Amino acid sequence: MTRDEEARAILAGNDRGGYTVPTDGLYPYQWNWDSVFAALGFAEHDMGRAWDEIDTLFSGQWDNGMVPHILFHKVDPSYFPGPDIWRGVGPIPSSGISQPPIAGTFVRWLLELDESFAARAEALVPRLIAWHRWFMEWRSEGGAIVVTHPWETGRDNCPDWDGPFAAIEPVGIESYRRRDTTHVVEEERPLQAQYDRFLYLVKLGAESGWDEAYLREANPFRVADPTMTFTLLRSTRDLRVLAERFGGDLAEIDGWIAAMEAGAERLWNAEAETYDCYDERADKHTGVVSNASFLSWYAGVGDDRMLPQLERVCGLETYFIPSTDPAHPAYEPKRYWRGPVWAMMNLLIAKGLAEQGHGDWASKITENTRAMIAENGFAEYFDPRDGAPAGGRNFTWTAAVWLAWASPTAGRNAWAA
Ligand code: 2M8
Repeated sequence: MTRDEEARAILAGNDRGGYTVPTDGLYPYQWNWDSVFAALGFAEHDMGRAWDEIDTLFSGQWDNGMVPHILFHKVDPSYFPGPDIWRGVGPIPSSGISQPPIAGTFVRWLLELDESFAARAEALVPRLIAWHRWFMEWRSEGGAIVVTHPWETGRDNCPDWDGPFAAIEPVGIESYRRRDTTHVVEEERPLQAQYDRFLYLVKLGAESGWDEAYLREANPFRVADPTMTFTLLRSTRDLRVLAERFGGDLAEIDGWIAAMEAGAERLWNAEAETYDCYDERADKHTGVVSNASFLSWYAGVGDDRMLPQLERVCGLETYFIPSTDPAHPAYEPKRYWRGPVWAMMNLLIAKGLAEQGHGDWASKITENTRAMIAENGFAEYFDPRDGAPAGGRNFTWTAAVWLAWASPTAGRNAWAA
């Protein structure tokens, strides 16, 4: 089988009918941003199926506008914590937090690929607006977008949380059995102390009935994050284009864009000369250069102030972009979001660089990612030192970004030009 054939087979194999699981066993449900990447992969050969993926995701949207990070369509004991722990309050069983809001951008891209699906995009616009409004109402701190749980950022165990987590004592959690380490070796997964805190924060939210007003005051974890801020800002710019065409309050959307442009400045750590997280409870930057830091071009902010960091970080290991700066003391090249390369982050970063006049860098990242996947297959993430596959295998978003971008035959290689 060629890599292209393999990638299509992975999408088909992970398809559960209207939605795709990230990989069988380790992640048996629908995850928010995984699904949006999946849609881009499907769009290469089945545009209707691409739109179905997004529609199914939005079928789980809560009354308050929030689109959950996991939808538990069919209970599966191979994953923990499940719907009984999360106790989401939406139309279908779900988690109680969201995930990086890339959907607005991808809806626009899907539409650009095939105009005949305009009605599907039109139907999604009010839902996207409601989701973005939820972020702006509950999660904006001076325009920087905060999370109430690390899982919301998608960068579960990155070193940015080490400081905030040290300040949390995970008292009162019931005993539990992790399932992730039955699928993947422990060295590639978060530590137990982190898992205890993940569950402590889930319990806090669930017991409040996911009351955002309460959590704004009571949650000890409130961190402004570049993934959330940059993807929401970018998605809001694309949503504006969709709203101009299909309807929506443009003044409201412009207000969000202006707020987040100011918020992005709150994430600029002048001392470390990087975008990073801002711990709102401790009132300080986290001081970590991560792959999320390089989403600034994708968001259309910061001019080229991240360029020196990009040059430095990409020069440190064979494969880039590592999720944590290899020069940081907390760097661990095999442990999940503490070092490994994530192909789908590379797609977003390269897209932003190409748009902002850095086609040379976009090409370098594209070619590097292409080589990494061509040699090592469709892993969840990769060791930056040698590209060794890590985490889950037959992974949906790695297959999807291969088809849509990294494969030599990908339709959208123009991004790198
Ligand atoms: C990882 O997160 C989940 C929790 O949401 C987990 O570890 O159980 C992250 O890599 C996240 O970004 C991703 O969406 C999810 C599914 O691939 O797995």
